[in-house]
Amino acid sequence: MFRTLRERISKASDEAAGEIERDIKRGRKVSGKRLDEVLWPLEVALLEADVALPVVEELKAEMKRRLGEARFSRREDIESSISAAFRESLVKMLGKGRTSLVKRVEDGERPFVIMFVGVNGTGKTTTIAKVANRLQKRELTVVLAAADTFRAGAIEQLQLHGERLGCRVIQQKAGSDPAAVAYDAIEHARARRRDVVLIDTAGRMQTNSNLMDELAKVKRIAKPHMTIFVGDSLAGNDAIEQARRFEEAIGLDGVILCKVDADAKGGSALSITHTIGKPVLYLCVGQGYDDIVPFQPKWLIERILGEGDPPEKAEVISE
Ligand SMILES: Nc1nc2c(ncn2[C@@H]2O[C@H](COP(=O)(O)OP(=O)(O)OP(=O)(O)O)[C@@H](O)[C@H]2O)c(=O)[nH]1
Ligand SMILES: [Mg+2]
Repeated sequence: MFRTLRERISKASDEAAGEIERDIKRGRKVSGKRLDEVLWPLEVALLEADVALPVVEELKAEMKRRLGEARFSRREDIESSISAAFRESLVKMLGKGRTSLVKRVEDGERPFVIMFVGVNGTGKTTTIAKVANRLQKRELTVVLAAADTFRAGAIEQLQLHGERLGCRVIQQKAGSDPAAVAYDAIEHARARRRDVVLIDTAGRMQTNSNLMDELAKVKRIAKPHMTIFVGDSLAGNDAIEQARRFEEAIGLDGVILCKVDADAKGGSALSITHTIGKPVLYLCVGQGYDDIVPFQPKWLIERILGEGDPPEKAEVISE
């Protein structure tokens, strides 16, 4: 077993050394086949980190483009070049549409409305409480909309968070129209000059078109400034399919990945961003209000290279 990915790449390039050194001595570019061999450990590490196969292939193609253009004077240069090319390729992929939620809110209209969607149990309601707490720390006032009128206990769950955080929860009785709850919450925020409305919605399978239509109705009525998909990092490739369906059915502006503390591989962050072209805004790393971290490409890169520590808590990393 090799400890870090770099050691594994180094071993692979040792094995291909004769051929590579011949290429270098003749002043040639290193052949695509040799690069394939040297990149193999990286490919395995990406798959082990739950990065989807088509994304791995595109990343590899991008790296081969970068490395294939280079002429190396020593074999050792290849290892450091791979590491650098990998970082650059990944940052390029993860950088698509990067945005800070807090900044969007601070610069946006009042009330700024954010709707949270996703399948059952991914962490939507808990994430809303974490985001509310984060916004409150920036002196923003928050109203929560209990638009999950479907699941028993969902209203009470949000109400409890509201009490702990000291923010108003707008609700109606169980079974009522979620779009009407969202509308009420926005009207309340407007009348009381509150800064932000966070809309909780009922979890639903991406394959249930009736429920997706209901969500589209909430969106039509509430006209949120942002719609955020909350995904479970443990769902692996399924989280990618979910994000794609939600993007198609209602449109998304960003992603929050939960339960990264339990998974910690985080490759689905890369796959989702690549698939729907929307940024990952935060990673959630536990059940406490501060267990939410702005997503930094650097964290995932180090994770895959086998050098990363767990993400730090909210106070440490600013947006
Ligand atoms: N370890 C860990 N647990 C989490 C995280 N986020 C949420 N949870 C837990 O996951 C469970 C489901 O969270 P909820 O916030 O209720 O999920 P939801 O998407 O609102 O669920 P539904 O309303 O049923 O669709 C709860 O027990 C949370 O405490 C996280 O980042 N890490
Ligand atoms: Mg919920």
